[in-house]
Amino acid sequence: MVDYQGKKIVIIGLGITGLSCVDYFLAQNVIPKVIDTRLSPSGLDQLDDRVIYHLGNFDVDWLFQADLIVASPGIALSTPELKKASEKGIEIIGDIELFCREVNQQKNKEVIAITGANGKTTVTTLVGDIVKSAGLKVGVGGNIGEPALSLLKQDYDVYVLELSSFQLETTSSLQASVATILNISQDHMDRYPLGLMQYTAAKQRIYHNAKCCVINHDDKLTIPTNNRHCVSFGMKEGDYHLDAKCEHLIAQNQPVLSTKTMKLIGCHNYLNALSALAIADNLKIARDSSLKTIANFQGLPHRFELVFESNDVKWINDSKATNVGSTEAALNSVICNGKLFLLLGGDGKSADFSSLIPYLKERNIEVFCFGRDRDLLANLVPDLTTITETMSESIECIAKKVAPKDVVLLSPACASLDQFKNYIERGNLFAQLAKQYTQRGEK
Ligand code: UMA
Ligand code: ADP
Repeated sequence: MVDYQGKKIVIIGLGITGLSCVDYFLAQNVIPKVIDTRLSPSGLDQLDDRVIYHLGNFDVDWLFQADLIVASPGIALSTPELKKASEKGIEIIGDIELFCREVNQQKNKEVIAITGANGKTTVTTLVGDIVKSAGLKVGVGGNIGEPALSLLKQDYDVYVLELSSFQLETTSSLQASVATILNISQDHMDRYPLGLMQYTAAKQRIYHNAKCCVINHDDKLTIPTNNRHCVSFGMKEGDYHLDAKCEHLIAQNQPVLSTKTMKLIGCHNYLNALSALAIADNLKIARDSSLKTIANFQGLPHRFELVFESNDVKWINDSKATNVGSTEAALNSVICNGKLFLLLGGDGKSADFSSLIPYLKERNIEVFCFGRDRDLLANLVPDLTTITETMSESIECIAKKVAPKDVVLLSPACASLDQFKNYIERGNLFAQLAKQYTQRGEK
């Protein structure tokens, strides 16, 4: 174990990351202090009695006397108190850095690191399934929801980590066997005031010391800035690509899987499958085993998921589309022979939505906008848009209008936190109302 004995450690944030860091230090009898700038943080009930904490703001004395600050991803490094601590020469890292320092000391462990604006959770889950089916002991964690440090409690051969840009900002010791940036498009612009290049620079940190980089042939921003060994995937070109009709996955110029046999739907998901296959091949997992797992992979809830179909009207829940790129992917993939009713809305995180305009203008569509950024979104195609305060009101209007062959798509391009606990609550309400209004109409 890396030795932190005698070090004054301050952990910022008492969510699941903070708690996993506390556990990690207590396991070696180092008692950290914890600061959370909120008054009732979620992890307070589970905090070990030995740990002292400060809530509501920063205890700057604690911060400035620390030998090491471990910051949760939800707190920006640009926060004035953290900037000052850094200027004083105090090291600030995150939980992923603690994890990497530990794993780097162990032998024969493979770390697969996955980031991107969209598709991280899907690809991380799929790669985890592939590695498990191949008979290896695999730990899946990181931004996906299981803190990376918790994985160290078991003896795994392979770690598959979903990493956010926030986590990568505080990580410098990652030495991935395979690292990938799946794609880059605007997200979290409220945390990156200098724009897309600042966000990209954080993502690019995943490639530092990686043995192999899996890049997106169609997205230059995913290519490492330094000269590293790369394997590529893409729509039409790359080491792994799709055929012209998106009917086959092609690997090294050979068709390897018919997309018709896959449970996943949508071109963006076929790209996710290609990136997962590229990673699996690099780990030398038997191709047949990987392809079997890919074909059977169901996809995840709230991600372009057909949740209800009645009277030839499809209701698709893509509540996890919390940025513009994911909504573009949904609009590219949705097949609709009638009218498309699109629900957009929530907290746009300072994004520029204008790239959606061509997708909205070229089809038989009605757009419904709700939530905090509804007026901003309604400006995209004002003539085709109805504004309501809540998603429920939008769905009530849509339910009165739908006819056979129509599709109702919740792919909001925004975070949900202005009106919901999270994207899951938003997606569940969508599915519930779809059924409720349809059944009422049928009576
Ligand atoms: N906190 C402060 N001050 C702040 C911000 C946060 O004190 O200014 C405190 C909060 O009060 C809270 C604690 O920090 O008590 C929470 O820390 P956190 O926001 O970092 O959240 P965790 O519960 O530790 O969860 C984090 C990730 N959250 C974020 O990055 C915002 C989780 O990703 C991740 O699953 C988890 O670590 C395990 O690695 C969530 C997420 O939304 C799902 N990620 C973003 C995304 O996917 O787009 C990046
Ligand atoms: P992340 O973990 O990066 O948020 P998810 O797999 O949870 O990614 O998917 C989030 C959203 O992005 C969903 O709306 C999903 O349909 C969409 N999505 C998934 N893969 C891709 C991709 N390769 N390109 C664009 N959008 C995608």
